[in-house]
Amino acid sequence: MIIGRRGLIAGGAAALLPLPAEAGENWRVLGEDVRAEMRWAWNHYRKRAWGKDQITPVSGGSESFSIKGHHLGLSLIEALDTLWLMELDKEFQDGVDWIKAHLDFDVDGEVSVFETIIRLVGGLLSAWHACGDPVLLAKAKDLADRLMPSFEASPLGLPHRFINLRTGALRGSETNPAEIGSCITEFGTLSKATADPRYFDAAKKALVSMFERRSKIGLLADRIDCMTGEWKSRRATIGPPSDSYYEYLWDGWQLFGDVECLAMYRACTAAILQYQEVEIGDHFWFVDVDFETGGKISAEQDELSSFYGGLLAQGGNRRDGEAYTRAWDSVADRFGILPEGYDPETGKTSHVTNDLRPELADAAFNHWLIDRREEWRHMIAKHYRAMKRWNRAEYGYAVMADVTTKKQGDHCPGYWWSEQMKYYWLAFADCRRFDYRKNYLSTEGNVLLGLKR
Ligand code: DMJ
Repeated sequence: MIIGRRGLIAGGAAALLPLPAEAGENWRVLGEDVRAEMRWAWNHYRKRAWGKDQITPVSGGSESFSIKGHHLGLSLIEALDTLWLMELDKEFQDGVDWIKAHLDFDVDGEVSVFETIIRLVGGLLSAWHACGDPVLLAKAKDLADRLMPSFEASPLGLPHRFINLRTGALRGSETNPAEIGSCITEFGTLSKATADPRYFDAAKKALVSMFERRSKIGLLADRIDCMTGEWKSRRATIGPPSDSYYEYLWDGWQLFGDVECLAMYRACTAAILQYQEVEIGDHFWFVDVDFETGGKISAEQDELSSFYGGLLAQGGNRRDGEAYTRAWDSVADRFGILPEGYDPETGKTSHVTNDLRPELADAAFNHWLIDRREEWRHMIAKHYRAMKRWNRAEYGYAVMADVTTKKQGDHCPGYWWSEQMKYYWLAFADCRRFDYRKNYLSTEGNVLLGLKR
């Protein structure tokens, strides 16, 4: 097994292209299949969990997400722009009607600021982008206003992790880059729509404030106190809980043309490529390192990191991005479906669950948007077929308790409705309502630019 830093290994070529899952694929037929699965899952949700946060797909019940026992229609909101892109217009309108009749954020309950922004504010904004109904924008604004105190309480502009939607009480001053820095696209969209710069400014301040705390070698650690700015860990990672911080630096540039975001993205990426990219066996990986010395901490990989190949390619580092996405695809080949954790040094899983994740399809979709090569669509098709084979339960799609035994768990995360089903559809179906040349999808898959009404 070869382990070496990128650039130190002679002949460090990317892995050979994997064979297509099925040559001569009829993409439109596959797209129709995705749409039929979406409709099937939606009908179960409609019948058994309407307005609830999440359906439990094995037992056919429901569960709340953020606030114990209180539901905010999470899956419904996450699903909306996917339904609209699929031209499932009756289903889309039913969801919008539910929001108008029932959704109320005046709740004495605590939510995660990060999850609420990327899932609910983003979901409402993308649905508003789809149909223009002003009530959706008003709901997004009401929710964002309830979250704003988390940004305002810190002298550094770094938000607390949790806030009570009614009282504004804050908790969780120890936080991380992703939860601090994944909101500029949702808040920036809201600022543009309402002509109120406060949201964009708060999000940008958090991104910059985080960036300014990078080490001399340009890396960020993954835990920090939002009131003092003191680092609480030494680990630099491209995975959770840092992942979407890097994504939103690029996205601030992509969606708003913010040159400071671009400069911050470039600086972070250069440091990551220099200190974290290594060749292990046949593939390139990004390992966790000490943020001040660059010394390796661990080679274990989190499935959530597999989005990063697509981001690198978007930012212009196509060769590195493609190699990393192929590395993850080789793990999918090995286990039939991706485990949550993988150790490339041993070739074994480090976490055996599968959380019904979209990241590899997300990365492949981004590669495909850039170069339209069939390799990526075949990779997405493989991801879809594996999901259909292993994650389909009686009342929807389910996580997996163990990828080695293929035992399912009774849980369908909200992002399933917003992310992979959309990536599959857009990659296969030649969607009439999507601008394939000029678009923006958030970290949660919410389309904030590029819907064709
Ligand atoms: C989604 O909620 C978002 O993509 C987030 O950035 C991290 N990953 C989950 C899905 O796995």
